[in-house]
Amino acid sequence: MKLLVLNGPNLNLLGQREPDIYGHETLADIENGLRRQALAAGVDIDFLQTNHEGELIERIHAARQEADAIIINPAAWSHTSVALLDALNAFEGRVVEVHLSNIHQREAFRHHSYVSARADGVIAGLGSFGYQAALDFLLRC
Ligand code: DHK
Repeated sequence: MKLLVLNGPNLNLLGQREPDIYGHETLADIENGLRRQALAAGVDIDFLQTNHEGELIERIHAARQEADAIIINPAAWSHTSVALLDALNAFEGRVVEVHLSNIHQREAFRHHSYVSARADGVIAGLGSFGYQAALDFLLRC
């Protein structure tokens, strides 16, 4: 399996940014954990974090030829981006959406995610474990 892990805006600041909400682990910590988990399972894994919506969309377009599955934390674009939903709709593999925080316990504007209409599964509120759970799910099905 070829897996792409995508993280949206401000997630480069994990560990420093509102740790009471997003935890103390950095994105590098999360990616290193996923890399180990993927290696043990024989999964080819690639990562992108970007603060530029167009870059994320271009990477999803490229994934149409390259990847079997995407794990994505769209961060704030979850709640705003029809363009991101459309890009994911053009991708034929499996998609798992991850949010570190439980978006349903937070402000009303975070309760809706455009990406959820496309995702095969949605994980919210499990912190960094959500990414591991997403990979575990993809390995099982
Ligand atoms: C991350 C963000 O940056 C927010 O904009 C989302 C998400 C929630 C998270 O919980 O990982 O609303």
